[in-house]
Amino acid sequence: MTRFPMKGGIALGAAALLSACVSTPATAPAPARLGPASGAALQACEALAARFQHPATRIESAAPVAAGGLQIGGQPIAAHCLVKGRMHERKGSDGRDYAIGFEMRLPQAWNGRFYYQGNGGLDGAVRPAEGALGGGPLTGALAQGFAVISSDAGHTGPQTPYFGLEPQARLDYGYQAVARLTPMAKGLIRSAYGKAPDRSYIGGCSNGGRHAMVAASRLGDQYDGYLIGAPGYRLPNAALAQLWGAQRWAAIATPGTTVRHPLNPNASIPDLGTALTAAERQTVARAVLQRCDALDGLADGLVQATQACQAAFDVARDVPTCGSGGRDGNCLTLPQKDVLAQVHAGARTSKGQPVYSAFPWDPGIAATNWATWKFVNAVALDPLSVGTVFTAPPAAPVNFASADIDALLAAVSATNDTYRESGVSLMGPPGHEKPDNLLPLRARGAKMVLYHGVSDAIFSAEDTRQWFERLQASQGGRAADFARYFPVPGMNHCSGGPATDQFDLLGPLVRWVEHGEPPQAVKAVARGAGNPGGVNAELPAGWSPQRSRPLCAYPSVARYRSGDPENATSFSCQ
Ligand SMILES: [Ca+2]
Repeated sequence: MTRFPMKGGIALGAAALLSACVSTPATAPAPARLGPASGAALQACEALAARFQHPATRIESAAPVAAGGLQIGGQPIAAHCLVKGRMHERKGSDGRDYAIGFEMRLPQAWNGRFYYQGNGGLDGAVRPAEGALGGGPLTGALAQGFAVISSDAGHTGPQTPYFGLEPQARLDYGYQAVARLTPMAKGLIRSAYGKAPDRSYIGGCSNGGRHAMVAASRLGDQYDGYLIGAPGYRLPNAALAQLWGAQRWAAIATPGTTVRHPLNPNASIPDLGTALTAAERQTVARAVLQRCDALDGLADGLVQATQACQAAFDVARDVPTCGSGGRDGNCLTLPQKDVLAQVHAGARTSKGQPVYSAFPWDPGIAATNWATWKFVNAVALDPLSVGTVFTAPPAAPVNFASADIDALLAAVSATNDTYRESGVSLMGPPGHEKPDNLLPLRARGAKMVLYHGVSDAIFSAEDTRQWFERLQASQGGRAADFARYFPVPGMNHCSGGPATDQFDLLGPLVRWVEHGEPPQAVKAVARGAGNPGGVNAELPAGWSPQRSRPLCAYPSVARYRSGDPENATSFSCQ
């Protein structure tokens, strides 16, 4: 039995003791507190190119960037050193040259922290190491004084997606690039500042959120804070679910209609958007709002009570059914309702086995990004990644219309002599099915903050919620001691949609890790007219351009109390 802590000489109540003995893993210690980082000044920049030595690493350039030489969200970024380099340059088994390309931005006035910027999509580009996050770049890691690294994860744009045919490049994309870059980056920081980072963080959204979530499992001793946005932690499954959905949308799309292929201006793809037009998606959103908007105490165009809404909303009952007049934008036909219900319930194999996850009902379905993922990317992008990057053997490129979902689901879990790790395995965090392997991370005092747009159409917020519930189960209900999940109502994939999608979760993560202040309600604002981070064109007309809301740690939700309905201070997380 667990030795139970006595606080101030007072024994805890019998019920608490019983509960602790029954449900808390014996190995779950009270989380440690990690101390705060202290800053330092940059000691060298250009000299790093010659001075810095690390195995299999070549620094290509190191040059100062003057204050204001880089602007992010209209803000001048402080003076820093831009270092570019490559790791593990090699000839691939396909005869092509591969390397892990990277850049680091090292502030002259450094805050003592390292930030690994996970990038999105299939990687393949060294995006500027700005550490931008969360619906607008105003509070990125670089602007906050972190030393930031960004990488292409082991392949270039022209090699994408066919790097997936090269076994090592596939592994680098999955997790090995992060593992190789992390110690190199810390060494470069030591060389530049005379000390290693006091605290290290990793974050990103989409595939970048996946990188961060994978690092929590694989590199739990390397990072103190994990900022995990819209994690595609089951990316092969999500991509397959896209093909499954596209097959169903295609069955009810208007025959013969096409749109331009997003990657090839000379090619066209079926216009699946005719299966559920913008007007029809707005009709669905109105029906969701009608049923769910006021569940949080205020009819304001945001459904904060996402879980209650899933029980309350019934697409068959709540959306008007088209009559003899046919489709006019204000109704759905029965076949449309059937497909929409199937897609939200989640893709299945022919034998009824889940392929991926359910998707929550939320008014963000009306937004453009939702449709782009379901109707365009599902046809043009996901078939490429499934075939070339995730299956063993590769089957590239898969045609969505003729894709055998059962066979592909088996193939993303398969290995062979060339691809010794399956797509599912190399992309996902080990142990995510039962995440008790995070106990050492927790015990060390590291923290995880997750966020996910409730109307994300590619990676489901429900999948992230399910992971958090599994974490709760593995931690005796005490996951919130070291991990918190912030759903973002209305938000699409990483940003956009009818949502307050501009927020800084990195600052709160730092305060949690270094000062022991757990985040509970984090202010998020809408990007209305004049927003320096970029205007969100899809904000409903009736919203204040500066509308704000608290993001609430799941399972609490933002409920209206009193006061200005446009202001976060009028809400509390309950
Ligand atoms: Ca509401």
